[in-house]
Amino acid sequence: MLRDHSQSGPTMIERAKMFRDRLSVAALVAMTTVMSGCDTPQRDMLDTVSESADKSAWFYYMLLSVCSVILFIVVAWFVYSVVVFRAKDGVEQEMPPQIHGHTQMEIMWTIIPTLIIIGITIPTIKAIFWLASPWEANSADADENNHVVIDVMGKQWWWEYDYISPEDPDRKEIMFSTANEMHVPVGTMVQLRVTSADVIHAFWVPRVSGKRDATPGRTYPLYFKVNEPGEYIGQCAELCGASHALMGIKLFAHSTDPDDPDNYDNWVAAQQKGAQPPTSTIAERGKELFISKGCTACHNIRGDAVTNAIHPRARTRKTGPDLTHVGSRTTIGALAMTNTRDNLKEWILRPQEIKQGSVMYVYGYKLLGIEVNEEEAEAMAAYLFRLK
Ligand code: HEC
Ligand SMILES: [Cu+2]
Repeated sequence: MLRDHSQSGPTMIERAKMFRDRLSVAALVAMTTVMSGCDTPQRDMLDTVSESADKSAWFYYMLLSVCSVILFIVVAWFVYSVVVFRAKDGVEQEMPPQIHGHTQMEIMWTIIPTLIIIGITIPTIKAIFWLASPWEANSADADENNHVVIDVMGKQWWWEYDYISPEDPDRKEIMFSTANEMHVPVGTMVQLRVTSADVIHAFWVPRVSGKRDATPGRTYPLYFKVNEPGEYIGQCAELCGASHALMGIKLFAHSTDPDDPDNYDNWVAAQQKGAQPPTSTIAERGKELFISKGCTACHNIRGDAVTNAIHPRARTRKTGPDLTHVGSRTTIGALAMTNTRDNLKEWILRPQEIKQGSVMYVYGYKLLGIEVNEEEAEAMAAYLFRLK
């Protein structure tokens, strides 16, 4: 509607009301922001669970303290000057002495900031070297071969993880491939080799380590050793396109206790197995549809003759996540949804509505002309959900 300029604008009272409404909206937004923070304590970078995250947190507190002291001094000085040298009633104003080119003061305000910056730079450089080769700094991890290696590839908009065989001295052989939910053992050095398939992403699990850019054509390492078993939430930290916000990470740190059924070795053993064959008629139909619809163009399911991926390497030719054990994930679509049978059906039916610009929709459903109806989606969800 166009505003009629011949009439006067809103009255004072109306304006006051508008202001009040805006203020309450702002307060509500601020409150929900703060409270949503309470909801996800797994993301707090100051609540550290690894030595490398400790380092980042230490820098946060150190810089905060140094800057707070500077701010305090500057503000106190400012307030003092305003109060003491203010214009006083009945006192004739005269121009104070003008100082220019005061050598002593100039030396002072060059030397003090230089010392502060040197003081901050020395621990920063030390930490950079430490983070780049933690075994040199950490005698306990001196054995470079005794660590878990995972190749991480950022893709629009999800993460692919290739677990590297500890038996291969060259650290190239892939044991299996999975997506978005990363599992690692506690108390063991983990080396991620981070790269990207398309644009620049950044791998970040705040409680565990700093960020590492995922850059196409380059591979950069990221090291960490998680101290406490648990689930830690992360997020792609580099704007990477329409669904960047839905590019989540979940990191599970498992115990290494052989008596614990949920230990890391058991998880690895389960992932290495091939897919379970369907056990019901609906799942059987789901498997047939999965093959006949052409889902196999982008997804591998190892074992059970779904795709001809005899070797996990074959997955490198695939665009989408390996689904051999998709039922064992707690979330789908890089944390876009919790993993339930209904949500799997929803995802298969309309990936585009859940994730704007989803490659599955744009290059699959649209380009390859894949069409899926309710009943078919239901059958495929039944099949996939049982792939534990
Ligand atoms: C053009 C390639 C392509 C085709 C064809 C394709 N998908 Fe996908 N699919 C993807 C990509 C890419 C993702 C990751 C999406 C994301 O998280 O952003 C995905 C994700 C999924 C997921 C969630 C997996 C996870 O771990 O989050 C399921 C389930 C899935 N697809 C099932 C299917 C089914 C069933 C079909 C056949 C009807 C199919 N896909 C066809 C590319 C494809
Ligand atoms: Cu990203």
